[in-house]
Amino acid sequence: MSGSHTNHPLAPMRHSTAHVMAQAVQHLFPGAKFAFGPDTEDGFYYDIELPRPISQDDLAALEAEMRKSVASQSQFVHEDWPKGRALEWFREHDQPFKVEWISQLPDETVSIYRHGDFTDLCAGPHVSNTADIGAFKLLSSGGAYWRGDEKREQLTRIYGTVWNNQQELDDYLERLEEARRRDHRRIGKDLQLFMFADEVGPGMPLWLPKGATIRRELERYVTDLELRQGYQHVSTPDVAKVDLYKTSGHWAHYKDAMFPVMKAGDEELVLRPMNCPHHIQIYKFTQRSYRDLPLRIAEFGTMWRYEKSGELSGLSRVRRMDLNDAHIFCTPEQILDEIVGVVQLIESVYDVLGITEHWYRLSLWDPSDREKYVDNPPMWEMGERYLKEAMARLHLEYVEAPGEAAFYGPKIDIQLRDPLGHSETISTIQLDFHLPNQFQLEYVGEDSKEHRPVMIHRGVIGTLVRMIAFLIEKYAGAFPVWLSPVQARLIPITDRNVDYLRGLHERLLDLQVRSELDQRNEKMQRKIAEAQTEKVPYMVVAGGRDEEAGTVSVRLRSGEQLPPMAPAEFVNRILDDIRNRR
Ligand code: TSB
Ligand code: ZN
Repeated sequence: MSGSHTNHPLAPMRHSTAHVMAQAVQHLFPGAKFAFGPDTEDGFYYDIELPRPISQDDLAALEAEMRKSVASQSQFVHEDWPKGRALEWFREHDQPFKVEWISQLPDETVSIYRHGDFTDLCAGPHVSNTADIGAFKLLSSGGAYWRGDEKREQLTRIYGTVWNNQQELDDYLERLEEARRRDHRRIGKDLQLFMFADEVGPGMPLWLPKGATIRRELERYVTDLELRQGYQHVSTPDVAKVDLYKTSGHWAHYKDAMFPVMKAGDEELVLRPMNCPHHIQIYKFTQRSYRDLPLRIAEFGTMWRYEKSGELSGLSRVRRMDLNDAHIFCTPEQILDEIVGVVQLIESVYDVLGITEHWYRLSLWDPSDREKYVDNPPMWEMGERYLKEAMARLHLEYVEAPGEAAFYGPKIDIQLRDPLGHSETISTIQLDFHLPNQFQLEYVGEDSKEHRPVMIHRGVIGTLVRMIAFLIEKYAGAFPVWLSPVQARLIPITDRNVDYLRGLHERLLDLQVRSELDQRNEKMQRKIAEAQTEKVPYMVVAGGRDEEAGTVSVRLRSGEQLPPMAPAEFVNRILDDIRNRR
């Protein structure tokens, strides 16, 4: 049931350490029932049903017990057992999760790994001996459900990490600390950007005024850019009749990620998991001719996905999201130019956002997965050829990832790295011959005959949630001026200087600069300190001397103090930052 999950070079050692941890749990928590223990992107975990809750002290005790196992130099031994014997063994040892898993395996033999007094169902591979395990640490524990299913047993997930040596472990722990400082969930709370409410439900963020400002700025920026590039923005409802998704194929291939159907009178409605079928309806509004193509229909479209609760994570993975979506309807001859255009659009937006360390992933289907993917091999091969040709034309390197395609077609995904170096998909370009068929789309060609268009699905900044989560961590909350919720905080040194700054404040507001005049009865130092913690890019301070000289004293959030300048000069400076998105 377990076995190496990543293809990281350290995967066998990580996974072996998970076994050693499970052995320690078996010693210190008699009666523990083991579920699932894979390696992860930088360590491992094991889901276990424990006889009692676990504390930080327990983690230290487990580590000590694990050291004994390493010192004992136990061999990892691989054996294939007949299914019946395995079932009997795990039943005798009171391991119901293993028993359940084995019973569902199709094979007649099951792979077993043993070391010391610990035996596990496992596909391996492992290091050969516990002595081969490097420097490790148990990091934390949390809750999880058996098979990720909220209706099943609640388990304890114990996380750990392991590296070749102490230096590597220390470096990793330092990166982890930095990632915690930048964690968007924490910064989002400290800077009052967004919240979640139990009463609303998991995975459904509520934007506070400051977060809503960032969202609005991004949306405006990208919408204006797209309008300039020939996209047409529409607005469509985030529900539809369930039949729409039966036609599209979502119902057959994507149902697990959809909210359940709502029955209202005679209608069966469902929250949409994607915007494509709605945009297809807009395509069909009128007869289209080759002269209308490429037709680029765009929307910040609201989507709902019933992500498993264990997979929800702050703003990065939610259940209700707005995607910077567009569907390009075009002829086969236009595919390459359109893809090239989208990649250029993405690169130009990344430039503005200061995103540099991204990489391209060619996400392909998995021919053996008939449930997830439309069964049409020639279609997949054709899609793949187009995408590879586009990448060649762009001179871009990419990594192929089988099993990562959309159900309707292959994708070019643009992967961004978070502070721990993990990558996630933000932007995506997807080539689709399937939905045009399902909906019988047509255009009248130059030959006056009907032809079938192709669809390109694309997101430039992806979902606002995931992009903003990424940006919060990238900037550690110190957004560039154009995205900052408060762009200038005006701070009078005494009450007598309030009126002097009010003129500047009003002027800034008129120019749509997000200025705040801090008139509170507090010390100036305190006001500056607060603006600094709030990561306000400009603090504009003025006292009697500034008033006499007709200047203001401008301070940056880095602590840098600019030479005194006239208020008009400050206005120019901040407008320049905003307009050029510096
Ligand atoms: C691009 N139909 C296409 C669209 O036209 C589509 O929906 N593609 S998608 O399924 O890949 O989703 C687009 C992007 O949304 C992903 O690349 C990812 O960045 C983002 N996304 C997907 N699921 C979530 C989620 N649960 N929370 C936040 N963002 C998500
Ligand atoms: Zn789509």
